Amino acid sequence: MRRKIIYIIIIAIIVLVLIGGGVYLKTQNQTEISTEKEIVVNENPIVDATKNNTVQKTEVNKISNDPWELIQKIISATKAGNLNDVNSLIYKKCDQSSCEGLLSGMYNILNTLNKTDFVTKWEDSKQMILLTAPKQELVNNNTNYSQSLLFFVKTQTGLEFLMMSYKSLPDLTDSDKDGSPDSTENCSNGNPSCQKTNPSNRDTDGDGWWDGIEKYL
Ligand SMILES: [Ca+2]
Ligand SMILES: [Ca+2]
Repeated sequence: MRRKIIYIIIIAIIVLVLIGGGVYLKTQNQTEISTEKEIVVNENPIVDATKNNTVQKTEVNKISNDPWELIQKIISATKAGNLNDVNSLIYKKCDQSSCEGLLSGMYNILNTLNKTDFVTKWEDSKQMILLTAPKQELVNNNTNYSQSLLFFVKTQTGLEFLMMSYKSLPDLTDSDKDGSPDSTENCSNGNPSCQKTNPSNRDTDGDGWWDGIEKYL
Protein backbone atom coordinates (compact mmCIF):
# COMPACT_ATOMS: atom_id res chain seq x y z
CA MET A 1 0.00 0.00 0.00
CA ARG A 2 2.77 2.41 0.97
CA ARG A 3 4.59 1.55 -2.28
CA LYS A 4 1.45 2.42 -4.29
CA ILE A 5 1.20 5.76 -2.52
CA ILE A 6 4.84 6.46 -3.36
CA TYR A 7 4.20 5.55 -7.03
CA ILE A 8 1.16 7.85 -7.10
CA ILE A 9 3.21 10.69 -5.60
CA ILE A 10 6.02 10.14 -8.12
CA ILE A 11 3.53 10.10 -11.03
CA ALA A 12 1.86 13.23 -9.64
CA ILE A 13 5.24 14.95 -9.43
CA ILE A 14 6.03 13.92 -13.06
CA VAL A 15 2.64 15.22 -14.22
CA LEU A 16 3.19 18.50 -12.37
CA VAL A 17 6.66 18.81 -13.89
CA LEU A 18 5.28 18.18 -17.40
CA ILE A 19 2.45 20.68 -16.90
CA GLY A 20 4.93 23.20 -15.52
CA GLY A 21 7.23 22.66 -18.52
CA GLY A 22 4.33 23.13 -20.89
CA VAL A 23 3.41 26.42 -19.28
CA TYR A 24 7.06 27.50 -19.45
CA LEU A 25 7.36 26.56 -23.15
CA LYS A 26 4.08 28.34 -23.93
CA THR A 27 5.37 31.45 -22.19
CA GLN A 28 8.59 31.20 -24.18
CA ASN A 29 6.64 30.97 -27.48
CA GLN A 30 4.58 34.00 -26.57
CA THR A 31 7.78 35.89 -25.79
CA GLU A 32 9.20 34.94 -29.18
CA ILE A 33 6.02 36.03 -30.95
CA SER A 34 6.08 39.28 -29.03
CA THR A 35 9.69 39.79 -30.05
CA GLU A 36 8.80 39.17 -33.70
CA LYS A 37 5.98 41.67 -33.46
CA GLU A 38 8.36 44.25 -32.08
CA ILE A 39 10.66 43.71 -35.06
CA VAL A 40 7.77 44.16 -37.48
CA VAL A 41 6.70 47.28 -35.66
CA ASN A 42 10.25 48.57 -35.77
CA GLU A 43 10.41 47.92 -39.52
CA ASN A 44 7.41 50.09 -40.28
CA PRO A 45 9.23 53.41 -39.86
CA ILE A 46 12.05 52.06 -42.07
CA VAL A 47 9.56 51.13 -44.80
CA ASP A 48 7.90 54.52 -44.47
CA ALA A 49 11.26 56.27 -44.59
CA THR A 50 12.15 54.39 -47.77
CA LYS A 51 8.83 55.38 -49.32
CA ASN A 52 9.41 58.99 -48.32
CA ASN A 53 12.87 58.91 -49.87
CA THR A 54 11.40 57.44 -53.05
CA VAL A 55 8.82 60.19 -53.22
CA GLN A 56 11.43 62.87 -52.60
CA LYS A 57 13.75 61.39 -55.22
CA THR A 58 10.90 61.24 -57.73
CA GLU A 59 10.05 64.85 -56.99
CA VAL A 60 13.67 65.90 -57.54
CA ASN A 61 13.99 64.02 -60.82
CA LYS A 62 10.50 64.70 -62.03
CA ILE A 63 10.59 66.03 -65.55
CA SER A 64 8.06 68.71 -66.22
CA ASN A 65 5.98 69.22 -69.34
CA ASP A 66 6.40 72.95 -68.77
CA PRO A 67 9.38 74.07 -70.91
CA TRP A 68 10.24 76.96 -68.59
CA GLU A 69 10.17 74.79 -65.51
CA LEU A 70 12.51 72.46 -67.39
CA ILE A 71 14.82 75.33 -68.37
CA GLN A 72 14.99 76.46 -64.75
CA LYS A 73 15.92 72.92 -63.64
CA ILE A 74 18.68 72.81 -66.28
CA ILE A 75 19.98 76.20 -65.15
CA SER A 76 20.14 74.94 -61.55
CA ALA A 77 21.77 71.65 -62.55
CA THR A 78 24.35 73.29 -64.83
CA LYS A 79 25.15 75.90 -62.19
CA ALA A 80 25.76 73.10 -59.68
CA GLY A 81 27.80 71.16 -62.26
CA ASN A 82 25.61 68.11 -61.68
CA LEU A 83 26.03 66.03 -64.86
CA ASN A 84 23.55 63.34 -63.76
CA ASP A 85 20.78 65.87 -63.20
CA VAL A 86 21.60 67.63 -66.49
CA ASN A 87 21.43 64.31 -68.35
CA SER A 88 18.00 63.59 -66.85
CA LEU A 89 16.76 66.86 -68.37
CA ILE A 90 18.35 66.90 -71.84
CA TYR A 91 17.53 64.61 -74.77
CA LYS A 92 21.04 63.95 -76.03
CA LYS A 93 22.93 62.55 -73.06
CA CYS A 94 26.62 63.18 -72.66
CA ASP A 95 29.39 61.78 -70.51
CA GLN A 96 31.98 63.66 -68.51
CA SER A 97 34.40 64.07 -71.42
CA SER A 98 31.87 65.08 -74.06
CA CYS A 99 30.22 67.50 -71.64
CA GLU A 100 33.46 69.15 -70.61
CA GLY A 101 32.79 72.86 -70.85
CA LEU A 102 29.19 72.27 -71.91
CA LEU A 103 27.68 72.78 -68.46
CA SER A 104 29.03 76.29 -67.99
CA GLY A 105 28.20 77.14 -71.61
CA MET A 106 24.61 75.96 -71.20
CA TYR A 107 24.28 77.88 -67.96
CA ASN A 108 25.61 81.10 -69.50
CA ILE A 109 23.21 80.89 -72.44
CA LEU A 110 20.05 79.62 -70.73
CA ASN A 111 20.44 81.96 -67.78
CA THR A 112 20.08 84.98 -70.09
CA LEU A 113 16.75 83.86 -71.57
CA ASN A 114 13.55 85.69 -70.74
CA LYS A 115 10.37 83.65 -70.70
CA THR A 116 8.32 86.60 -71.95
CA ASP A 117 10.51 86.93 -75.09
CA PHE A 118 9.35 83.52 -76.35
CA VAL A 119 5.97 84.43 -77.72
CA THR A 120 5.38 81.55 -80.15
CA LYS A 121 5.06 77.82 -79.52
CA TRP A 122 4.79 75.05 -82.11
CA GLU A 123 4.17 71.56 -80.80
CA ASP A 124 2.64 68.17 -81.44
CA SER A 125 2.78 64.86 -79.57
CA LYS A 126 6.55 64.35 -80.19
CA GLN A 127 8.20 67.77 -80.18
CA MET A 128 7.96 71.42 -79.20
CA ILE A 129 9.64 74.60 -80.45
CA LEU A 130 9.53 77.95 -78.65
CA LEU A 131 10.42 81.07 -80.64
CA THR A 132 11.08 84.70 -79.88
CA ALA A 133 9.60 87.36 -82.09
CA PRO A 134 12.11 88.59 -84.72
CA LYS A 135 14.11 91.24 -82.95
CA GLN A 136 15.63 94.23 -84.73
CA GLU A 137 19.37 94.63 -84.26
CA LEU A 138 22.16 96.69 -85.77
CA VAL A 139 25.00 94.71 -87.37
CA ASN A 140 27.83 96.73 -88.98
CA ASN A 141 25.49 99.71 -89.25
CA ASN A 142 22.98 97.52 -91.06
CA THR A 143 19.59 96.72 -89.63
CA ASN A 144 19.00 93.02 -89.24
CA TYR A 145 16.45 90.81 -87.52
CA SER A 146 17.22 87.82 -85.37
CA GLN A 147 15.25 85.12 -83.63
CA SER A 148 16.01 82.52 -80.96
CA LEU A 149 14.48 79.04 -80.96
CA LEU A 150 14.37 76.42 -78.22
CA PHE A 151 13.87 72.80 -79.31
CA PHE A 152 12.34 70.17 -77.03
CA VAL A 153 11.50 66.48 -77.40
CA LYS A 154 8.54 64.86 -75.67
CA THR A 155 9.58 61.52 -74.16
CA GLN A 156 7.63 58.95 -72.17
CA THR A 157 8.85 60.56 -68.96
CA GLY A 158 8.22 64.15 -70.01
CA LEU A 159 9.76 67.03 -71.87
CA GLU A 160 13.52 67.03 -72.54
CA PHE A 161 15.62 69.88 -73.89
CA LEU A 162 17.23 69.25 -77.29
CA MET A 163 19.02 72.45 -78.29
CA MET A 164 18.88 76.19 -78.82
CA SER A 165 19.14 77.80 -82.22
CA TYR A 166 19.71 81.38 -83.32
CA LYS A 167 18.61 82.59 -86.74
CA SER A 168 18.78 85.90 -88.55
CA LEU A 169 17.83 87.24 -91.98
CA PRO A 170 17.56 85.82 -94.57
CA ASP A 171 16.87 82.63 -92.61
CA LEU A 172 13.81 83.73 -90.67
CA THR A 173 11.10 82.49 -93.02
CA ASP A 174 9.90 79.05 -91.96
CA SER A 175 6.80 78.35 -94.03
CA ASP A 176 5.97 74.93 -92.59
CA LYS A 177 6.89 75.88 -89.00
CA ASP A 178 9.22 72.93 -88.40
CA GLY A 179 12.22 74.82 -87.05
CA SER A 180 14.14 74.68 -90.32
CA PRO A 181 14.10 77.89 -92.42
CA ASP A 182 12.98 77.73 -96.05
CA SER A 183 16.52 78.72 -97.12
CA THR A 184 17.89 75.64 -95.36
CA GLU A 185 15.22 73.29 -96.65
CA ASN A 186 15.64 74.32 -100.30
CA CYS A 187 19.44 74.56 -99.94
CA SER A 188 19.62 78.18 -101.03
CA ASN A 189 21.83 78.98 -98.01
CA GLY A 190 25.08 78.11 -99.80
CA ASN A 191 25.85 75.15 -97.59
CA PRO A 192 27.67 72.62 -99.88
CA SER A 193 26.61 69.65 -97.71
CA CYS A 194 22.96 70.77 -97.61
CA GLN A 195 20.32 68.07 -98.03
CA LYS A 196 17.00 69.31 -99.35
CA THR A 197 13.78 68.85 -97.45
CA ASN A 198 10.30 70.04 -98.33
CA PRO A 199 9.80 73.63 -97.01
CA SER A 200 6.05 73.08 -97.23
CA ASN A 201 5.99 69.82 -95.26
CA ARG A 202 7.05 69.67 -91.62
CA ASP A 203 7.90 66.01 -91.81
CA THR A 204 9.41 65.33 -95.23
CA ASP A 205 10.23 61.65 -94.58
CA GLY A 206 7.02 60.97 -92.66
CA ASP A 207 8.62 59.50 -89.53
CA GLY A 208 6.89 61.87 -87.12
CA TRP A 209 9.93 64.08 -86.49
CA TRP A 210 9.83 67.56 -87.98
CA ASP A 211 12.64 68.39 -90.39
CA GLY A 212 14.06 71.14 -88.14
CA ILE A 213 14.13 68.82 -85.11
CA GLU A 214 15.24 65.62 -86.83
CA LYS A 215 18.63 66.89 -87.95
CA TYR A 216 19.63 67.46 -84.33
CA LEU A 217 18.41 64.14 -82.91
CA1 LIG B 1 10.67 74.69 -92.50
CA1 LIG C 1 10.90 63.53 -90.23
